[in-house]
Amino acid sequence: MAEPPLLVDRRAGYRMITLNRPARLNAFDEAMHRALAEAIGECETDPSCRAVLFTGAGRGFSAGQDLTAQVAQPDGQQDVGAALDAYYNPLVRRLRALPFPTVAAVNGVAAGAGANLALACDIVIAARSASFIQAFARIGLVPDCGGTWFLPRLVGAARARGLTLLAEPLPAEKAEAWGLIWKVVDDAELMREAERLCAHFAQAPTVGLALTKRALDAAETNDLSAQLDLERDLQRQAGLSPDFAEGVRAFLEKRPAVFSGRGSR
Ligand code: LHQ
Repeated sequence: MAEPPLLVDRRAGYRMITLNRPARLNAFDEAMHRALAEAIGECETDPSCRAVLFTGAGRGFSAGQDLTAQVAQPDGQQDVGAALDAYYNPLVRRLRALPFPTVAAVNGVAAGAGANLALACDIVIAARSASFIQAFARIGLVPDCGGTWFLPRLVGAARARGLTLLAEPLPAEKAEAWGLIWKVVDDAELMREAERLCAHFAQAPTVGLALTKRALDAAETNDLSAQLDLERDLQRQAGLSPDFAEGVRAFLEKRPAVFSGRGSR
């Protein structure tokens, strides 16, 4: 029987989703997209899911679009934008809207859409041997999956231009030093660290974290005054969550808080 393109592991309080086409460095084909959309849908509707961990099987994280599935027409005419509309753009929008943290454990090379899908996650940790490549310029394409939006915000205009126009690999340690990712760990530590983070999120005040994500996303376009108003509104919501009451109670009782993650998120 053929290997499934995605492995989904239900852990206590979170899901681990492994891109699973290692012979092609986990490049995306339609079957993988469909499986991923379904897996994310299950996370969205399962109130016990309070974080998602993405990683890749084998030696790569993901090499982006499967180029063997993208054979150009002889006249060069093909609508690559249609693939973005059908799969990648809805995926990025959904990832960003998830009401709990997403963690990418980048175990090896992350190229093209594979790199930018990792950057769409809330926390990106990478193995020391991993690298990030904005491979698009190598094949005459434009960075997609939000790359042109994420990169300047994460690393600044000059580095965003260098990364996208030159398409050179950025080693994980440099990615950390540039602020592209949260942190680098030794290869042997990667999954342990990713699991530790997700186990932490599985017991965190999820409603407050979801609202924090919304505030940070909105800050990309708001002016300070609008952002202050938004913080007030979101704080009002967070203040009504059972986890806020528990957090304060636990503080006053000098004990660790036990957060349920419940509430509208
Ligand atoms: C692959 C791929 C791959 C198929 C490695 N496809 N087989 C969106 C919408 C629609 C259309 C177009 O694109 C997009 C967005 C995008 O993602 S565009 C960017 C697509 N990705 C790339 O251009 C990266 C292509 N891959 C590479 O440049 C290299 O493989 C990297 C630098 C990632 C890794 O190099 P190596 O470590 O030397 O590995 P390798 O090249 O030997 O790859 C291992 C195998 O994986 C190999 O197969 P083989 O049968 O020869 O062992 C590759 O053909 C296969 N593979 N990427 N995207």
